[in-house]
Amino acid sequence: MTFQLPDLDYAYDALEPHLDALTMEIHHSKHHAGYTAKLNAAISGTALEGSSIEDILSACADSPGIRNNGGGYWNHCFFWESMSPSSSSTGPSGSLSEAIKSAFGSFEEFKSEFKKAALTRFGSGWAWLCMGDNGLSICSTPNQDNPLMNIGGCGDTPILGIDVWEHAYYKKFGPGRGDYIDAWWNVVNWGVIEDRFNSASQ
Ligand code: MN3
Repeated sequence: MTFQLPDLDYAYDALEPHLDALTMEIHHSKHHAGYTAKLNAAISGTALEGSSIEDILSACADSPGIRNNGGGYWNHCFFWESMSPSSSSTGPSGSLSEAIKSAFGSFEEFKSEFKKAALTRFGSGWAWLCMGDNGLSICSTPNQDNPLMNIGGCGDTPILGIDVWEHAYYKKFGPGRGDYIDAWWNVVNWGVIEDRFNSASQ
């Protein structure tokens, strides 16, 4: 039993003009494929072989190969599912919309705080919106770490995440990480994020 690179639910060019097709193709077929293959190699013959990815992530802190590639595998699966060519331009609705207003004041204020977390992540990493006992919160992690690893500062259930590695945006946006984040809001799949929020709220 090994991990497989998942197919995308949309074509590489489906998120144009916001995210470009060449970046999407390289990101999925090279970067994500690489993490997947290296994760399989890293767990082969260890006690974690055959475990779920969630169990692997919760146990990987002391093994750099499993941590980096297990995180890279899970983070990108989560990222592809978080986007859609038919994003709702009005943002989230229902209980998630209410929870965002409660935690951040407004959807615009939430976007501003999330962008700040993504912009100020030094080097490579991710910014996350998480749901926990105290409601919604924003955090960021370096490299391919994620909140499921529960390794400092970022431990609630992730419901949305953005990849701010340069490989996610440099071909189209150059050093303009902020322009990439602004464009990315146009492809967030709010229906999926609402489903994750509802599951995490139960
Ligand atoms: Mn990436």
